[in-house]
Amino acid sequence: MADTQKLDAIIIGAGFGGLYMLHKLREQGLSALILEAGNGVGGTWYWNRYPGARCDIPSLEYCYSFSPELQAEWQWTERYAAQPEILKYLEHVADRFDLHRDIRLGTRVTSAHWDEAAKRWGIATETGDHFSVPYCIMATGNLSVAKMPDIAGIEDFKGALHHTADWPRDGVDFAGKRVGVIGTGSSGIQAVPVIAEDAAQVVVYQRTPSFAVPASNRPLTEADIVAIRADYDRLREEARSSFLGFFGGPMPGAAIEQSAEDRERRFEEAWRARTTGLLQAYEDLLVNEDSNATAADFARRKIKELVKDPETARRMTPTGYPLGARRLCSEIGYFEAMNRDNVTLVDVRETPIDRIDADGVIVGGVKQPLDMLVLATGFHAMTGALTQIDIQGAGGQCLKDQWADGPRSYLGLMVSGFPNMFMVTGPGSPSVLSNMVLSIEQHVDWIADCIGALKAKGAARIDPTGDAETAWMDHVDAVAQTTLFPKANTWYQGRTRDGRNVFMPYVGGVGPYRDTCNQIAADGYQGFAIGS
Ligand code: NA7
Repeated sequence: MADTQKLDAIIIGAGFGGLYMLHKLREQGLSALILEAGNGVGGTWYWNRYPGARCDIPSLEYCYSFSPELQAEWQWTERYAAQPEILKYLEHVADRFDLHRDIRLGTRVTSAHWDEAAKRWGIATETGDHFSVPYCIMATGNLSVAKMPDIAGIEDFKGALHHTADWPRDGVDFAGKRVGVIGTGSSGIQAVPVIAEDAAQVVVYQRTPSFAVPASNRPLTEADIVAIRADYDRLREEARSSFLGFFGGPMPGAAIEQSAEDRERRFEEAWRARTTGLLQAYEDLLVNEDSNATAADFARRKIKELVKDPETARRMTPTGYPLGARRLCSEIGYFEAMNRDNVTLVDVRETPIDRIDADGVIVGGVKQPLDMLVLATGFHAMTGALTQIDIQGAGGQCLKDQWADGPRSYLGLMVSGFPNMFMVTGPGSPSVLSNMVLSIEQHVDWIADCIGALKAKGAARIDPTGDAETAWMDHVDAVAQTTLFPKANTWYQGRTRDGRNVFMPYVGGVGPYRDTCNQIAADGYQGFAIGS
């Protein structure tokens, strides 16, 4: 067995969260190492290289704020950055802060076991490395474990098969190919129009139609950048205390109380303004079903206008769930792509896929021959990256078992019974329903401060109490129930073994959430047991 390396902290994952965490701990004089499964830094932006992959938050907001120098020197070229540019940015961050010397790439963590006597985590990797550390930080991402669809015969397919979340680094040549795309969430909607430009034929297998708004992307001008930079500090501060962590919040007023003409005007402006614009057109759209229905109706009419074939438009029209309760997708030419001769939509809710065989997909007894399958089927969201590691806390309890009825945590930062294990944007925090980079910075700062406070006290162990965790989970659920989010069947929800939904992100607003976390720390880490 290889020697055990002793350090102050192991950070798992080299995405936005892990990179900043390493920088921060180093600043505090701690020895820390990132273990990263991928062969490069970037996390989700390393893996998700599918054609059309792009962020749906403006690039000047979806980037670090911790370093004014970094903020001043990096020039974003597009309003919504595409995957290659975000990856380049993260590679630049790793170079600029000299992070590479403490990052071990190609190293997948298999287990993390807490040793109560030593007050340390023992961490093992697939490559046979062993580490012993007092602090283990899970910067494993919310959407990092690709979900394979459970379709009979998929393993028999002899053509090329690519999941959007594990896209080949050398790219994929679609020229002359008949391509099936399964899944119409954000990834499928971004990929289809780009694939359709090169492929001979694209068949889109849609189970649930998504609402999608135009990305409103364009090159950033010098004037755009100067305007933001002149006001950056204020905008960042405002975002930190906002609801979702973006610059600018929702427009005031209740949609349902406006005249139809006023609503139409505001929706139209919002539709063109930015990706999240429509949802921000009125402040009550995510809490009032009637108001939401007016915005949903507007988005449905857009589909009718954009998709020429009425039958295809009907199939693509989302019904049965509120706008925004599933992730609102950001599209560039998706609806128009459906008007191309080489693109067809198959509604697999109406007629489910029978099975896949060696060279095609069979629906309703009819086989569509295909050369390639693109799986845009999403992720084991929010919990997958943690439950795939054998994590054992105090008394040998397994995280996977503890989360069998949905994830539980205190503040989305720690789990009771798993001392000194921190999660960056874990379930129970705003995470995926916020500007991720902003939420990541908040968590990393909080975790670093917490470790600093423990060291200052000479304490060896911090662990949330079961009562604090239960109270927090009840609060997370109670807040979710005041919104429309639980009214859709989405990856925001975990499931209990008896089939009940557990809403995972905290939707009480990133500003109030930050205040809560800060207050808890200021009050001596209320709800946590701190021991020697
Ligand atoms: P999503 O949003 O989870 O979308 C996955 C899509 O794949 C969705 O349309 C699913 O339909 C569909 N799906 C999954 N399994 C199947 C099977 N078996 N048959 C047919 N269709 C299936 O993942 P994305 O990668 O698009 O986006 C994830 C996030 O990444 C996104 O929100 C951004 O934050 C970035 P379903 O809805 O389950 O009926």
